[in-house]
Amino acid sequence: MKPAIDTKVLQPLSDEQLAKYRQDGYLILRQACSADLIDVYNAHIHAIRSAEDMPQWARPRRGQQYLGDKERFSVRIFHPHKNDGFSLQMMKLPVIRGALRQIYGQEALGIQTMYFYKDPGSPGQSAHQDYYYIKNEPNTITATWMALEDVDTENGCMHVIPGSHRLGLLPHGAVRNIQEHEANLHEIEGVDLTREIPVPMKKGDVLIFDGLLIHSSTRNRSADRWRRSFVCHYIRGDSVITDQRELAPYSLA
Ligand SMILES: O=C(O)CCC(=O)C(=O)O
Repeated sequence: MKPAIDTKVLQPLSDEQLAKYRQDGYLILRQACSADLIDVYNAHIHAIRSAEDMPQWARPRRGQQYLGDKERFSVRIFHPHKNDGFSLQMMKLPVIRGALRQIYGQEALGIQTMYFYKDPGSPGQSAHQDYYYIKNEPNTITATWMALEDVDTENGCMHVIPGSHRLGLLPHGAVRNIQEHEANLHEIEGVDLTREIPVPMKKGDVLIFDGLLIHSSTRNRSADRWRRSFVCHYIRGDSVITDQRELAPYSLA
């Protein structure tokens, strides 16, 4: 007898979700990853970031500048999938591969991962469009943002402007509020940011959003709650990265 195929994993999105995604530029895949898997992944990354002899690829850095010990749990790890098989498998989660295939109408390629540490007091990221940072042709960049714990406005959840992916690429300039946001990045200009809405999520939920959607995150204002997340970027199988040589495409198979 043939094993049953779990179509929910291979095709997790309903027609309504897909239509809403096209309209709003984002959707939330509820409970896409189990709490058990997230606990093991968080422990794995924590062990790497806590180690005396932390490998170079995991060391906290801002641009090309490596940072000191006190940034171990506040600054993201760039591209863990390139050196860490666990992170690579997290980028390839079948449910995410399936959702992207529904969005694109063909297979996606993984191009970037980031594990965000954001301990209490850590700043957020100012409003931006991911396509500003990752040029690809034709533009199909899509992000997934997995909540590695419950997130809300207290511990610095994501904010989005629904429908803003239809505005095209907008200018970005200096970050305006460096108390709230990381200073070394860029912030979108000429947009009414009071239109941003918070996106509270439960551990295991995944926010999928268009690379032109305007989004940001806020400072972690909690006294003792962490805000970790795993962020991946993908392109459609027929797109190519045109300006970032660090971003080699990975098959999700
Ligand atoms: O997780 C965050 O705080 C911000 C993530 C984000 O905006 C991004 O990766 O583009």
